Amino acid sequence: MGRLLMLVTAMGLTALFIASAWENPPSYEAAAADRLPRVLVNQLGYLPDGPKRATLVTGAQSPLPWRLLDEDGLKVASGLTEPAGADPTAGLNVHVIDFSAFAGSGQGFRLHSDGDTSFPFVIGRGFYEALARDAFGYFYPVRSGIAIDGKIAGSSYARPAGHAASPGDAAVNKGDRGVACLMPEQAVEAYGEPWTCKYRLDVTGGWYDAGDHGKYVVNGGISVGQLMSAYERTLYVEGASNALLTDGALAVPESGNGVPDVLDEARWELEFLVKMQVPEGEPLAGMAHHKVHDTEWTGLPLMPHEDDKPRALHRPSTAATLNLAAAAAQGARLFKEFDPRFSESLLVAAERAYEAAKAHPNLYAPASDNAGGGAYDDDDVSDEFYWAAAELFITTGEERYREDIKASSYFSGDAFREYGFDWAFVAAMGRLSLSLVPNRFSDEQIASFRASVVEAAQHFVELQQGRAFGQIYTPADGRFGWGSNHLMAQIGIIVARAYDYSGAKHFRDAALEAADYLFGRNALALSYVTGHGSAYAMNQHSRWFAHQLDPALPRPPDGALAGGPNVWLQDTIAAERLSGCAPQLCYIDHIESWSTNEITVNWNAALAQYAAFLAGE
Ligand code: 9MR
Repeated sequence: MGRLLMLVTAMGLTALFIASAWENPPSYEAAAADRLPRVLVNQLGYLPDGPKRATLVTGAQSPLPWRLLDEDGLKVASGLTEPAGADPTAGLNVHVIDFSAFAGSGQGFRLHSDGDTSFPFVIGRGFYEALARDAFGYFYPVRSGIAIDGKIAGSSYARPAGHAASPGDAAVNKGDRGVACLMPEQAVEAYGEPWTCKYRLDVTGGWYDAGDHGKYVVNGGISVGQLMSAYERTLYVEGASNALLTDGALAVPESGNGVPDVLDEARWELEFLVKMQVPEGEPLAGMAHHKVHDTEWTGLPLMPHEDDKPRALHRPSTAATLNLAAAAAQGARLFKEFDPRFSESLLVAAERAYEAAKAHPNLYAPASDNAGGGAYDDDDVSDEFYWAAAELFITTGEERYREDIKASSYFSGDAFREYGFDWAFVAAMGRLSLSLVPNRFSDEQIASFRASVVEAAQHFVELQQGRAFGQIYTPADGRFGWGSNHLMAQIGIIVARAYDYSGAKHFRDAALEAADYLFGRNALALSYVTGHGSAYAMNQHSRWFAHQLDPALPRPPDGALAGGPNVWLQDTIAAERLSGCAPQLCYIDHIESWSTNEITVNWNAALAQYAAFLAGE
């Protein structure tokens, strides 16, 4: 059960109570608490040389005294709060506490103000390294087509390989070894046309997308791209730490093979993406199937190897094809020094995909293709064309890609949206690569790519400055949508990159402060990452990390990011329990709340890339 908040105002005093207690308290802290703290902090901690701010929920209109207490309860700093008025995203009257000037460090600090005390926190280092390791480590236990080794992932995460069989040989699991296309009558429902194909593909491997057993090329593409970008940044940004991105840094079976573990993890997905390509000689050859998943939705819990539904390949799409092209082109340059043959095969696949996309530039994935899996619909692929051309140009230096980049509206147009970027809008992926990785554009041009990142970041930072929770995703209407948490990380990545390019300290501070919201400086006083913080999300929507439904199953692994507040309350439990919520409160840590509380590879990839920056600071 999640927590519902009730705002009780009596005689000018405002107090925040938990209306329903934790069913599974994550720690003694939360168990002991019978109400949410009103002093909201980053529960992981603050860096000694970083910004240190907290948010106080109070009915008071004028400044209030605050005290910073050390582990022994002794006052080590004090000051006055800064009233910030009613926060539209929280529906609460709030003040900001700024204790940045405090220069000490240690564990067990608490902030006290207005008769209330925060969760304890660290002022120091190390906690973002642990976060980053877990965020990157999320991917191994969600691999498809391979048995998960308990000695590597932790014993409770051990499980047989999922979807590894051939459809004909398996009594239960139909497997991904020889998957056919949708049948014409199913395709009519999905696309309004009786599309099908005559071949079967081995599409074993890759990562499960989320709480379902589907595998989606667009989402896989951006996710693997972001993992690779986290690694690639360490090659070109002076001082960027690669401690977490070496061979042996993560818990993956390939550790010790001479290849950085993050690239081993990326390879697991890249090989799957390439398998989704339509074979030569078939209609739409070189295009990528948009996705593979069950032909109908399954219930929870359900282990991957116990899924008994038939799987189907869905119609190729231009978006999926370009995501494959972009990710494979990036993979080709990164694997060159480690495995030239694999690198070459990726480049061939990327070039084939790009040509196919140009020959079929508007084969869109429709919203109606949603039986048994998510649609990942997208009818604007101009951003995908830009990203793919960018990665191919960086890798090959060929003129034809430069021409396509220059002809794109994103060449000089805005590559960053209000929400930064996500699976459906990937122009930022292209811009971030073109501005980071040495390429055959002129120095002046690369400088202008960099300037555009800095300019976008400046805009985000200005918006953040007006937000009492330090949140950096600040939609103009205040309404957080599906996966809002990962957008905090996406924008954090852009702002961090502006710091890389400009060296301007205010970008570093803003990128650091943006993390506060995700780790508890929010209206729910909740860390959205499992295993990190005093009170954290742990019942995310998943068919196999389904502890809330079956105590024999594990919770999501430490480092799993919950989707986060979603004002549209698209699932039943959210609609029933959260109706009328202010945006930040439109979240429930319940396994059935797929629209507010799912886990997904693209959200964790954003978290991982962002955490790599945080850990390096
Ligand atoms: O993250 C996706 C979100 O942007 C879309 O609005 C939503 C509806 O199409 O789908 C989300 O992705 C889900 C996918 O469709 C199925 N697997 C789980 C994904 C995360 O919730």
